[in-house]
Amino acid sequence: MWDQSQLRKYDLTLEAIPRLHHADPKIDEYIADNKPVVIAGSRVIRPAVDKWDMDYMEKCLGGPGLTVFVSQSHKFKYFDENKVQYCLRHGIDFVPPTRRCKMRIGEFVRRLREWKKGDDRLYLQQAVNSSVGNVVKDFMKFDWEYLAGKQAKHNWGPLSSNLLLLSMEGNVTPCHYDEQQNFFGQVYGYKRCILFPPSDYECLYPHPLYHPHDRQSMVDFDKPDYSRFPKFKKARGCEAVLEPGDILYIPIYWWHHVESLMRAGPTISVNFWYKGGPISLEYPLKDHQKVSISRNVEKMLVEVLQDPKEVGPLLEMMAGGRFGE
Ligand code: QVQ
Ligand code: ZN
Repeated sequence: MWDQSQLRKYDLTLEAIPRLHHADPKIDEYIADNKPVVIAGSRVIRPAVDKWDMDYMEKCLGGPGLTVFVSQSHKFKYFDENKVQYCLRHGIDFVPPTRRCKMRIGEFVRRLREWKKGDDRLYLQQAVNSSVGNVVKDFMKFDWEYLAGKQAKHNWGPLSSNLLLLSMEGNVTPCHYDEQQNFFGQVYGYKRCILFPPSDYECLYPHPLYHPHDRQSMVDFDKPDYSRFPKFKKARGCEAVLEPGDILYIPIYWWHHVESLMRAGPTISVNFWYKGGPISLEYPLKDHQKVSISRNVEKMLVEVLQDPKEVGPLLEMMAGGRFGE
């Protein structure tokens, strides 16, 4: 099990994400409402929960070079490598917070076992495909019927990918949102997930779209800068500590921060990303649809203004003081 001392401390007010038995029909009400829920006790990832630990991974996770991120801190803030050049070309500073490398599983597991305070941290994040060796055999035995049932019932788009995540204890994926529906499966060890609704967009200050950290929050949860991000105080999140076998539904556009518990050993997770379903514009629009609209406006402005540094001033000019009550 785990205890509160293994969770990182943040200046946040957090409710509990509901945790329901996989056969509970209320699960579909949450999913239909784009609200997070922990699905407990399902067989979805049971073949992995029964077999996968680091020793098993070392034996069965094949492949010439698995994707591993290296960080000098506990944070692994995602960035889009395709946007780095654009920023440097437009004089926007960007220092990559992690570096990506290819590693065989044997080296990864060895470095985890030999890790000591002060060493770089590692996070293996590998798309599940033919290169991951025998692990695929277990993967094929997941309860795909249950997943396909939810996908169909809620009109989701196709499964786009699965990410296999092997993390050191204490690693953190900082707060961000994705434009996909997500069933996040916890296979081994304990992970804490903090989620915020799309309506908390103004409290979480995402980087601009053109930035490599697009979709990532600018707020450092370890040391929030309330002078730059005063509305962060208003963020109202929810959290769950996932145990092996749990599936967390992370609704599309919901912000999530994910941490492997401290002093609790390595963790293994596998996620299931689905494209969002067909867009039906019913009024009033849903919060996540407004986020999607704001993304399209920002994209258009960057293209038409050419200089990304002009986007902020133009939005200020358009909105500043003109639409208040
Ligand atoms: C983690 C997602 C979470 C993962 C890193 C990428 C994953 C993610 O730290 O568990 O599944 O949407 O953000
Ligand atoms: Zn994510």
